[in-house]
Amino acid sequence: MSRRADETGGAPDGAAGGRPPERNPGPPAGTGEPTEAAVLAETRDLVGVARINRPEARNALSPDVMEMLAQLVEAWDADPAVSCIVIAGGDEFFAAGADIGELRDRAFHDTLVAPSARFWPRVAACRTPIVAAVSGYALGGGCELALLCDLIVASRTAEFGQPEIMLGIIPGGGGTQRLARTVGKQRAMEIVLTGRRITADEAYGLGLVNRVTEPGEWLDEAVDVAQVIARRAPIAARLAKQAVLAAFETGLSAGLDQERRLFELAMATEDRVEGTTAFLEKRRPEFRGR
Ligand code: CO8
Repeated sequence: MSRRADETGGAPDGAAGGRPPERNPGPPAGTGEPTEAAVLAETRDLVGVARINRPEARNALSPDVMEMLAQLVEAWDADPAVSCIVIAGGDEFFAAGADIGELRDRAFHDTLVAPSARFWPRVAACRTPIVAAVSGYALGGGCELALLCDLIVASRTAEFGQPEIMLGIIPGGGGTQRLARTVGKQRAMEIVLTGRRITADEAYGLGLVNRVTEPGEWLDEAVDVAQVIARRAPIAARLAKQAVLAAFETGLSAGLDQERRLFELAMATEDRVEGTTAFLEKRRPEFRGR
């Protein structure tokens, strides 16, 4: 089976056949009817691109946004026509974090069952590599969403931060854990305890972002990176993601054990035969995701 998106299609809403719509039909049932979808979706040759679209609230992560994003990610993760995912916002805002109005009004007992409690594990469960395309502000839950992705491509205009401390709370979407593992304890402490924002260049220096682009080029660059990943052997890409993430979960020897098992799985694929044969025959491999 070829993995070209234009041959296999695939709809994130689970509809049979056809490419995902340029714009989502709307929020999940029962969540109200905004005039425009809060998350836009399209596919670009093996890459699913989700764009948060709530400019009036600085792309704050409302329950609707989180539900739509999680549904898209889950659908693309199950779609053989999508081999990499890009999560993006707009030019000025990736996401300004959780919806502060909703946070102010939420009762303590609702926190335990809030949509955000389910959102992070749902996206984290995605086996398909995810690239964050960040322009403008990525604050609070927005920064955490970028950190949850596997790579970050950022516009020079991007600003990252965990300003929760200024609202009397702390990061709740993985910010303390993923940030500390990414930039180290001291730097994470400063960002989390002061709430100060860091620029894209500073984030690059800290190892938080993979690439910094000129303004206007961030989305195309992120999609380009995603398409490079998408053209690799898809099962191997998923196994590689799992193996690298294991480094954040386990000690070295358990991680090496896990890597070994995942390597053995990769050795069992038809793509291993194709990739090694293509190299020896001096031609491009044609991976089939088997
Ligand atoms: N939630 C709700 N509304 C927001 C948010 C937000 N996070 N951010 C901005 N808005 C609204 C403003 O209230 C304002 O509304 P209105 O037009 O009705 O007055 C509108 O967007 C424009 O805001 P500004 O006038 O402040 O716009 P600026 O361009 O001057 O500034 C900023 C943009 C810098 C992004 C600024 O709006 C800002 O600092 N926003 C708050 C950022 C922040 O504190 N984020 C952290 C939120 S807490 C969090 O994320 C906890 C995560 C916990 C995990 C679970 C999460 C899903």
